[in-house]
Amino acid sequence: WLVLHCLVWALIALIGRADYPVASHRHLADPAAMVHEGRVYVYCSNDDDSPLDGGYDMKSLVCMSSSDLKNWTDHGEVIRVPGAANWATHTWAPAAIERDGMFYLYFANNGSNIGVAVSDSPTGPFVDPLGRPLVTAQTPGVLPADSIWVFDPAVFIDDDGQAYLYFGGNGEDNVRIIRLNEDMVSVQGEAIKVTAPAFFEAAWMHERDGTYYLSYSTQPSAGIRIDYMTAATPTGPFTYAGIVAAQPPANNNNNHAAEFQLHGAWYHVYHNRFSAIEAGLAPTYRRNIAVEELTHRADGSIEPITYTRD
Ligand code: FUB
Repeated sequence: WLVLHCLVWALIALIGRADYPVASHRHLADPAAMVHEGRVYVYCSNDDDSPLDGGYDMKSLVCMSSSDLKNWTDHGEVIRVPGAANWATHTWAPAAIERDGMFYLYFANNGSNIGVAVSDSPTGPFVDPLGRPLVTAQTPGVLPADSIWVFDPAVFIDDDGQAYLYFGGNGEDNVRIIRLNEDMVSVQGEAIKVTAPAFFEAAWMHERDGTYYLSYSTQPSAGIRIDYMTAATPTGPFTYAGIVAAQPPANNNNNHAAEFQLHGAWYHVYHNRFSAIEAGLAPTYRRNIAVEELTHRADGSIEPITYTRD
């Protein structure tokens, strides 16, 4: 009876696990979620481009999609540089959004600048329409800052139709927000400077019931937590609100996450180095994507997540 009892509970625990592995067959990182027509499209840095022994040498972005977070379709590479953006040497940390039937994919050219590419399909192919980066250190409002990393874009369109790009890294005064024009491939005015306690990288915006949540990865010295701030508008003023995920991803030295809503429930997609650990190998520069459930409490605060894959 005891054995049967234990087996039943083990089964319940297994079924009840909150993590949804997205792609253990390949190495992906820096996930950005876009929900479109009942599916979530997760755009990722393609870590299989990077050598095992070091360096983030990604030159392509990969898209995976799912309608239930269990069965995933691998759409493969949706952009590769320099072919699709001849000024770019790298594609890190994408973000995508749909507007008027077109899809806009923003990406970091390492930590130097941010590009945009366009397609009429969520799965590409995406091509740069500008022939140059969209945002650089010379974009008004980006400087001055201490060694700002002009990277890690997140894109958001508010209910009134105004689009925003969130980006930046390397220091708590280095979050930037810039308005996008309706064409989604040009910026408007100066970048707005935002200060986020212990900010390192990976800014992400989601809105729920009129509250704007700006999540981000904290510095290694702060434990690469995912923290968040809230505001009543997409540009702030923001108030530090707490922790989304305190526990660092498995054997990692960075984290990068996105929050999204699918079929009424909220989720958090992030990267770890689980496949190396599972194979008994030392974690490398190649990362993996996983999803966790996300809970907003009745007062709007986020219940901190404990990663189930650590
Ligand atoms: O993947 C390269 C960089 O590592 C990203 O831009 C950062 O967010 C970190 O995940």
